[in-house]
Amino acid sequence: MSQLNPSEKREEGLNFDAVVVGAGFGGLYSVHKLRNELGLTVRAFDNGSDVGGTWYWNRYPGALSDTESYIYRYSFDKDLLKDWTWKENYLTQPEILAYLSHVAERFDLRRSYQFNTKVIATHFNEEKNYWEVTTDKGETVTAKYLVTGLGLLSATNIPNFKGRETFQGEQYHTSRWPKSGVDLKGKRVGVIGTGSTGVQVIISIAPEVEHLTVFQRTPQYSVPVGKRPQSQAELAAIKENYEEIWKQVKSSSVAFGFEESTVSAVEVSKEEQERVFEEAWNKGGGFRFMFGTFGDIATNPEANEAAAEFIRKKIRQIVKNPETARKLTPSGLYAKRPLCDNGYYETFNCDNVSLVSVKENPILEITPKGVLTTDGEYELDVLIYATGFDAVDGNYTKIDIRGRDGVTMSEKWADGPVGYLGMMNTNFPNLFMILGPNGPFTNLPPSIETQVEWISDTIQYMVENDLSTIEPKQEAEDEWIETCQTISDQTLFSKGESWIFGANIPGKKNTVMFYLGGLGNYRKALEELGFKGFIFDRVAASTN
Ligand code: FAD
Ligand code: NA7
Repeated sequence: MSQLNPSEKREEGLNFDAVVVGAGFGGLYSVHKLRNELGLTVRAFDNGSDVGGTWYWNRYPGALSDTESYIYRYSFDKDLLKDWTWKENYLTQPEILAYLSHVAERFDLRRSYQFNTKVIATHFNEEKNYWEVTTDKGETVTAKYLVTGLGLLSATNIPNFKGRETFQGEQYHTSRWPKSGVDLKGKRVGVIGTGSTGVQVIISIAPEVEHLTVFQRTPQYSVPVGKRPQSQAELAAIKENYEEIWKQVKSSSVAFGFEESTVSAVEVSKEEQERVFEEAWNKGGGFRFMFGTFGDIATNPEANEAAAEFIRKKIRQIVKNPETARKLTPSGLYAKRPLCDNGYYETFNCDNVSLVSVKENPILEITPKGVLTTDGEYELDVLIYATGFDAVDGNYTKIDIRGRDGVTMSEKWADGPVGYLGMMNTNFPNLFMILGPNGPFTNLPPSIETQVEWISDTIQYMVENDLSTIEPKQEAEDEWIETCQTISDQTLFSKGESWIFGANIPGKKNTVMFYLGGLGNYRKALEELGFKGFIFDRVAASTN
């Protein structure tokens, strides 16, 4: 691609063409597109000490991606796809971190980053049409375009338990796990939280600790992940067929590498249901179980109950102690981001693992010795919070972001976070969010690539046409949110309480934070809508 040279026309006081925040999949690819391909001047920030984002922070034992290895990566560079390889069909945290580090090296991305630096404020200067970005180091830089890849599962959630500061043992949140690791051998360890992270950490540490106490609030539906080595022949076939693979992934709904089923679970016999569920259980994968078996598990309560009951039956078969099995068995909808695991329910058959239902016996407080619930005190040496994230907007509302007329992002999002096409907001010109509110709910790297490529194409268009600002029209933004709401209302996800709708954070408004129409439809929408919903330079009514 020929390089643009907007810097020659730089307004007075402008330091960079673009500032990028975040060094995960999103931020790294943005720096590559904007700096290496478009030739813009870019300054990037991350508060970590190196690249990786999610995979820099989440170093807890057992951390694993539940997207299969061959599609938990970038697709944009054929040589990168050919060169970088893997051993098993799922990637552990160190492997993903090594991959992203390699990407940074390969495309020389680190030189644009200032690490260990948090962006604390960013204000749009309406006179100059640029963003003033202030960091916790006291520096302010200006840039015409601001691209934020702050991460949708990145702002740590630690519940405000009474007495947390009094605990005399060690305590860690899984997403702030020390780089040097934690020695858990022979210790009494407690884990609060049994989401995807809790499940992984519980399985991983049970064999080494003296005793593990799991504090579970809501029981989970989880299916086997199906982790196994990947043969040379399989790897060669994948690499040979990558073009087709990415085509399929990007036109599918959840982008997990399988065809979503269109068969209704309620229109087949019980025997056929059982056969299909059993096959998926043996093959592995949470998204495959929910979306690859039947087409209506996430939409039809009867189909949902069939899948849920299949998993409940498995739990009863696996877990030997009937009381533990009872506590582990969920009763409600199967309608959260689907989990998969490497022996979760089996772990509760180990003599050194015990389960406390904090729904039945709530946590009263954290004491100097451990956790006090209504049925007694559990003494611990180490307490692990696997309590998740203030998802989607959590990192945005921590920054003092001000758009036109000094309006803050928190004010703009008072009724819940929104984003036109998951990327932009009215009155916040030239601020492009990667995985912002109302973006696709999928295997994320292909969605991240889709958005970064759209952002980069849009910036290129603006530079080539000498346009100074872009922002969505209010009616376009409203329509997009309505579309997201309509789709969400057709699913059961909106009824399953989880981070997907902000239901995991006390006091957070429960709103539709995703476009649940699938990546294929999202990509079509981007193409069909073009720039129709945008205002350029504010004064122009519209372009295209
Ligand atoms: P992130 O990787 O979260 O990076 C954001 C970066 O921005 C972070 O380094 C953060 O420190 C930095 N940042 C934020 N605010 C500021 C600020 N104010 N100043 C400076 N820096 C800032 N997705 C899948 O598709 N499949 C999976 O299997 C999967 N597994 C996951 C497992 C775990 C444990 C977690 C937590 C998430 C998982 N995800 C998975 C989601 C994962 O977050 C995405 O796949 C992807 O890594 C997101 O990349 P990102 O660049 O958008 O954000
Ligand atoms: P999740 O899925 O939000 O899970 C958090 C867990 O912590 C879940 O079991 C919660 O119970 C529990 N939790 C949260 N607050 C409390 C309090 N106050 N008391 C007891 N238990 C609590 O986060 P994860 O990190 O596991 O996974 C997030 C995503 O990251 C995941 O979907 C993957 O995409 C990767 P609850 O279910 O709310 O009752």
